[in-house]
Amino acid sequence: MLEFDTADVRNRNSHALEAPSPAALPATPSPECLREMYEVMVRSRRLDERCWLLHRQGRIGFHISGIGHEAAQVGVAFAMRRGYDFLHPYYRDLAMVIALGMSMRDVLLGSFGKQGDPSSGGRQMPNHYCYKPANILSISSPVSTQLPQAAGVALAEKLKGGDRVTVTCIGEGATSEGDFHEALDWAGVHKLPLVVVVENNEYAISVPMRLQMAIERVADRAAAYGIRGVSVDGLDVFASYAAAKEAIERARAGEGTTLLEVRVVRITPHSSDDNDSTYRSPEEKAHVRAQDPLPRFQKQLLEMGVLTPATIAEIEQCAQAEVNDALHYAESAPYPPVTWAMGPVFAE
Ligand SMILES: Cc1ncc(C[n+]2csc(CCOP(=O)(O)OP(=O)(O)O)c2C)c(N)n1
Repeated sequence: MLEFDTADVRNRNSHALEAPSPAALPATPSPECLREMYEVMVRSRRLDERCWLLHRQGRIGFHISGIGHEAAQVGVAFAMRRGYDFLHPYYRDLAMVIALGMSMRDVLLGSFGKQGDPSSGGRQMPNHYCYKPANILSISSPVSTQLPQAAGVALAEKLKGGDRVTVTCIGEGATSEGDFHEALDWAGVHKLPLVVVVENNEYAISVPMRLQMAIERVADRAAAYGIRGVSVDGLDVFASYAAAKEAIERARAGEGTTLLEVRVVRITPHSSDDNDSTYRSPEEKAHVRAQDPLPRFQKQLLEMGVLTPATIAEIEQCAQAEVNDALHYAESAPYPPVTWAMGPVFAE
């Protein structure tokens, strides 16, 4: 029987954030960094799976999942300067926000709509992540609305002469929205320090990619705005990290915006309210599941000697203990007072 360290769980909930200097970012992540990336993926996956169960048990009202997107998200997050660069995320970015410093307690406070939820004090839908200590900015539910806001933040940073990069994430379906085109046009004209990450899982709820756009690669859209377009295998942590690192370094050096397409899979239905059996065959679902990035990364790290069966078991046990701790914490937390609904909405 393996023991888990309760101090470790506390540390994970301590909101400690480091902002490594850009010089410290290696071309290939160190073994310690790779292990941390794997830990984030496992922690995100176990929390995500528990949220589905909590929804089915009627304990939370809604969940929208990042399962299948984790490799791309850790690749991007670990290429950012944590607590320094800005993130305008989207609802599937669970592994990304955990990598940047949100704790499981923070996430579940949002799922239960409890007081202390850092995203919105229990006023937003779950999975609409916001976390001020990590420069994660609040998002709205209409897809793509975070893009003009991200472009605005990047423009402000440029005008101030700072070197913080803004990263924003969306799905490929959201690239059909006007906000996407307006933000990218602006980013191209003003050479903004912005990275637009499109997590392409080939579905916008039930609408497959071929009915969303007549091009092969979302990254091809970049040329229309005079920005760089890159498309990578988002099921591969190494490829995602390398592409994000390059895009972020270029943005920081004043070389402008990149549209970074990370090709991922959506292993779950769109959300807890969706039944994907109505539009995906059992064969297709099995094919998608077989591409799961988590066992793939685990295999790579075992082959590299970064992980052993014992460390894998230890990481699993810590993640489960952390989920249990966060669940107990969030379920026991009080609801916000009714008056909280009226504000503060705007900074004073
Ligand atoms: C402007 C707008 N239209 C429609 C919706 C309803 N809606 C929510 S998520 C979603 C699908 C978005 O697909 P995609 O951008 O590919 O992201 P994915 O969910 O596949 O990750 C839609 C249509 C919305 N939230 N906002």
